[in-house]
Amino acid sequence: MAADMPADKKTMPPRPDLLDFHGVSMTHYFTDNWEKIQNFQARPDDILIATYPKAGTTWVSYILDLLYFSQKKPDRQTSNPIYERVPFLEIMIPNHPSGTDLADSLDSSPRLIKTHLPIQMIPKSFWEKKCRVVYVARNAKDNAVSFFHFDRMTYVQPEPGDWNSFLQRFMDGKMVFGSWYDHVTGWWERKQSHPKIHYMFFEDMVEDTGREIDKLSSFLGSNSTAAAKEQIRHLVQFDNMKKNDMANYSSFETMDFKISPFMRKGKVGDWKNHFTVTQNEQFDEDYKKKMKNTTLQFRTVV
Ligand code: PPS
Repeated sequence: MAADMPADKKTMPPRPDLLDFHGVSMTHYFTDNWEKIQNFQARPDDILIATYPKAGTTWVSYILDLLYFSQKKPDRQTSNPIYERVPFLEIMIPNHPSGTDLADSLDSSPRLIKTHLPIQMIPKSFWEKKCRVVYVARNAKDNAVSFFHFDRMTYVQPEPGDWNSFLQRFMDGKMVFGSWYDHVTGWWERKQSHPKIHYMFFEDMVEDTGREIDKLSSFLGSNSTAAAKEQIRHLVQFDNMKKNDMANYSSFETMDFKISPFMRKGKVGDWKNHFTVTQNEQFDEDYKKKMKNTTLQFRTVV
């Protein structure tokens, strides 16, 4: 247990170790329920929100929740936190319903379901039922920085160590949910032949949230009016989500906001405050090798 752990967190189990799970680094919190995850029964109108951790999952989840339910069920936004409205499929942690149980118990239509699984681990029912998928990707440098701070403040994540060793592990793909490089390219390759995957970027959301809401809305066939979409754009601005206790994870007891808030900075380019010149050069060189066979391109500034 970390020495700086506050009293109310001391009942938490020790931080988990990484394990190799079918070639992907994971922790037991995301594999303990594996049979139920793989046999999960999707419904044809389910929307899967798939991301590598820290790529903008909560932002897009909240947008989708508002697109579908802000008019039909206005109370929904104030009654339950986002992690209950949008179940995290593979999670199984103490004192919480499993993601599969939570998803099974939802009577909303559509169900919005979050996953961080790499493409090859998605339960087959989502493909059989031809569900729509929204995939969000974020540039590797900011993604790594955000993941580092998240692991510092989240007791169900492995010990992050210092920034330099964390960055090396990120480059080695030894992160929970595996290699960023494999994740973003695996989903990108599938998207090329799969019309029901909408592949979007965190950087585009920062640049023009309204434009990205419009694209999402047309992909999903939503009939939201321009005024409703403008209201959504306002509600999902970083400062508003940070203040919103139903969206900012402040009620999630495995996190310690005194170490770092969940809604931390919400920026493109914070990596510049973390990478040394040497780290940046090594990262870029390694990145070129790992990403040489893909057409996928990211922006690290906007
Ligand atoms: S998780 O734990 O994987 O579900 O985290 P995830 O939601 O994918 O990513 C968290 C990062 O997204 C940022 N965020 C936002 N940025 C801009 N605008 C809005 N509205 C917004 N909502 C969430 C959040 O701050 C985390 O990024 P960092 O860089 O750490 O701030």
